[in-house]
Amino acid sequence: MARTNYLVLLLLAAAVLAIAGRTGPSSAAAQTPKDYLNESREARDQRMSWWRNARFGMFIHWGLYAVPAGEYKGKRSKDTGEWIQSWANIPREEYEQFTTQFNPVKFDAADWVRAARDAGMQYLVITSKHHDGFSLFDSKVSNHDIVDSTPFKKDPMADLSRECRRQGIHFCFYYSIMDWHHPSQYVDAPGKSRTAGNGQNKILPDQRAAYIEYMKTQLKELVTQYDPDVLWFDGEWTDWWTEQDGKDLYNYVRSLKPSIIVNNRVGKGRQGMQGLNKGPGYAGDFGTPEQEIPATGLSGVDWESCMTMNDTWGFVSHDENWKSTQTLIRNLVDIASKGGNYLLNVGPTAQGVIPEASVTRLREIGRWMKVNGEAIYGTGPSPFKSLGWGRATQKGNRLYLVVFSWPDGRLNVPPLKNKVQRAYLLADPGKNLKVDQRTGSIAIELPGAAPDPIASVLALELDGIPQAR
Ligand code: FHN
Repeated sequence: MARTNYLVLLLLAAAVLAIAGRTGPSSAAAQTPKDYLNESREARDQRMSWWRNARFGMFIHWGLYAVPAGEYKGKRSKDTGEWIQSWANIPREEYEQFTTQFNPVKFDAADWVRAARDAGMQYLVITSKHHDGFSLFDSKVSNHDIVDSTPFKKDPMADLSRECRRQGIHFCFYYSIMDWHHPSQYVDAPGKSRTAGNGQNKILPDQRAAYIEYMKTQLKELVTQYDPDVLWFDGEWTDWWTEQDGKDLYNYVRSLKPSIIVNNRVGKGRQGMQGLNKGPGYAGDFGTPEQEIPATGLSGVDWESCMTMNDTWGFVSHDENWKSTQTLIRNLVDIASKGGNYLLNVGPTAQGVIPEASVTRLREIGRWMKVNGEAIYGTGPSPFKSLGWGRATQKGNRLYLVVFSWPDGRLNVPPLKNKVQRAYLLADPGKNLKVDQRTGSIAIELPGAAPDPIASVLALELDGIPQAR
């Protein structure tokens, strides 16, 4: 009897499983990820809107490389600080020693976020893991992270993401695809240790799939535990990473958080090291020119120029080659006048402090943005090909003229199809300026002294959307 019952039970169980298999999520649907690359123009515009309005963000390169800070065994590097494991040819085990010295006791998330916010920055992108493979967050799939392997033992990314939300800044992560610490990867270059860093590293073919799974697990940790609004990929140029890999990773990350924005370095969308955009068809939501401003911007695509304040991304104690605040503000204006975003970098020390030279510049930029930020936020590119005295941006019926070289008496503006209804300085909005438009071109009478020695902004209210003649 028992045997018959047993057989009946078995048959019943098999039937139930078969039905569940048919009526549950079909295995095909469950395994085919949604293709987010083909979203509608409206959906994409909606997703990108905060980022396009933001125009200005802080990049933060912070990690173990801040410990040597550009010097190793008495030798000073001319290379960027976060590449020390490569230029000093440091084997993995030796590089790991830096974890014992990485104890950022002076780290204060509120200070960092306030420095960004007060500079007028609307988002902050921080290195969750750079090429050296060290995770600046508490990762369950790696002990090579700040909680498990340093005296600090806390998770600064939890504080930073919370602080960004509290202060109204978009929190974003940088993540390197190339990973010099992961056992799947190695260096095969003359004179280089197999486990040092290197621009072109290799991957063990039988471990490539496992490494991609490792990345996806870490990315799931990053997205679900810290809720970033942008994932800024990098280290994608290696020959073992393909555009298809990028497309898959793009879809994976978007499946975790559909509203997230992803840069074009998730795949092969950048041109060489400059990050210029190869344009549509490549995975990623924006182009990433690096240390440069494309002469005429990148037309028809979203793009962001990322740049350092001195010559290094990661902290280097002897790099004092700081750009002036004038250069930084004029870069911001130039980029906005071409329709791009400016991601300006700081490299904090191993103690968790943003260098004073950076803080000073951020404060001075903030003073300028307080008066003139409306000529940057949410603006579109200049209607003019070029302007000898400065740049222009536009927003609705308003044209912003950003004057670098203050003229004597009158500002000559190229002709517009529009009628100028009012002109005034953002520094003195109550005072209308005299405008002469009789000859087609536009002459605006200016006060003797420029309100700002770096860049003074005039706002022109027009009878419609700005149109150059
Ligand atoms: O190799 C990195 C470099 O260290 C830095 O992170 C820059 C920032 O955009 N990205 C790579 C070089 O293109």
